[in-house]
This record gives sequence, C-alpha cells and structure tokens, in this order.
Amino acid sequence: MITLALSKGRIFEETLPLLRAAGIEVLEDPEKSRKLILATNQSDVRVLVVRATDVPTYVQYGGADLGITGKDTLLEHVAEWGGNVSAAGLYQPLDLQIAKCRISVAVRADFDYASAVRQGSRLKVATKYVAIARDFFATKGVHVDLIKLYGSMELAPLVGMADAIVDLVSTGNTLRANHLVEVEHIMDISSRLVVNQAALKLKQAPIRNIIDAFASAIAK
Ligand code: PRT
Ligand code: MG
Repeated sequence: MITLALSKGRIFEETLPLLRAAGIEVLEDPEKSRKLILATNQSDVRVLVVRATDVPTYVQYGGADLGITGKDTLLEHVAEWGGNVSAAGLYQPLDLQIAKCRISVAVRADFDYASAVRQGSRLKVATKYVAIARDFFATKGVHVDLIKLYGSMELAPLVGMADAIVDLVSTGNTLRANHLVEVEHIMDISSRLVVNQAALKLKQAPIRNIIDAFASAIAK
C-alpha cells in the first residue's frame, strides 16, 4: 500500500492533474466526504486528508509514505531539525510548481518601515512563520520580537499588536483589503513532494513510479 498525505483546498485541487498523470484518480471529493482516508482507482494507493501544517509530520513519522506540502510549511517543520530536510527523515525530490505564492513582510500603509529599519528600531512581527521570519530578519540584522499566530495575521498591525507581519501573498488582495503594503519579498513559495526516507527504501519501485510520473507532468 502507498499512502499519500494531502491537505484539502488549493493543494488538493492542484495535485489532481499530477495524480492523473501517474494514473491515479481519487474516488471521493474531500470537500464533500467526511472520510479522512480516500480510496483511489488503484487498490494499492490511498490518500490521507490532513491539515496542511500536518503533512510533513505524517510523512516524517511514517503515517504516510509521501505528501505534498508548501515550501513555507516544510521550512517551518524542519526548523526543529536545524533546517535540514533529510535530518527530519524526509526526502524532497521535486518542486511541483503548484500552489505558488510568495512570503513577504507587510506593514500598515502609514508605518514607515524603511525608517524603522534604518534607525535600528526593534520591530514587533506577527506571523505563523516564526522560523522563516527569524532567519530573514537575523540575516538583515534587524532586531525583532516575534508573535506567533495561527491565522488572520493581517489583523495584528491593524489593532496595534504588531508593526509588521510575515505572511503568504498571492494576488495581494488580502493585504489591500486590510490597508497593508508589502515591504519585503522574502522568498517565492511553491509546493514540494516529500517522501519518507525509510518508505522509499522499502517501496522503491512504486514510489519511484509516482515521482517519475509527477516529474514528467511538471515538465509539460
Ligand atoms: O489549515 P492550516 O493552517 O493547516 O493550513 P493553511 O490554511 O495554510 O492551508 P491552505 O490550504 O490555505 O494553504 C496551503 C498552502 O498553499 C500554503 O502552505 C502555501 O504553500 C500555499 N498557498 C499558495 C497559499 C496561498 N497561495 C495563499 N494565498 N496559502 C495561503 N494563502 C493565503 C494567505 O495566507 C493570505 O491569507 O491567502 C491570503 C493571501 O492571498 P491573496 O491572493 O489575497 O494575496
Ligand atoms: Mg489557509
């Protein structure tokens, strides 16, 4: 049995064409079904529906053989292992080029970020991406107090809880709707295939087949 961990929503939607390229059709729609284990047209392949942030955990601890996760989520997950994907027991063979966005610093339109940085002020930064934010500001030599949030980061500067946020941006509509402006582009984000290293050894042929099918589907 090959078990693939996926999250509902954009990653699931954008993964379906890749699965199809590997000859795999998921038999149920996770948005409609309450099932957490979905069968596929291949009796030896199943899909686990998990929280996006839990995908690397399922793969690392062998609950799934492989999974698809945003680079943002993967970097935060492996921070505990010194930022090293393979130290976390994971193998990352492919950038799937799906669910693309960027991770940025944003502030209220009336906050003078450039001056704050120039003056060496200590910035209060709210984010779900504590490891990415810590690394970014450390490299820039900016002192920050990080405030961990689990969602709706955009609110923090609006209520005076933070000077800045570090969050994912795609169209920029969410920032605009909340009168925030992007002041730094930290990195581009896309989703990655991650594989459990032990599973790759034990089930090499079927896992390689999936990796190869995904790789040729991306190249198209
Ligand atoms: O539920 P859980 O907290 O576990 O995960 P999640 O809510 O982060 O899952 P999901 O499905 O929303 O995101 C999964 C992955 O999709 C992320 O880890 C990213 O790698 C990728 N992705 C791509 C995005 C976006 N684009 C995106 N735009 N994830 C989130 N957003 C959000 C962003 O956080 C912000 O609130 O969309 C808003 C900004 O979008 P724009 O278009 O208004 O700029
Ligand atoms: Mg979300």
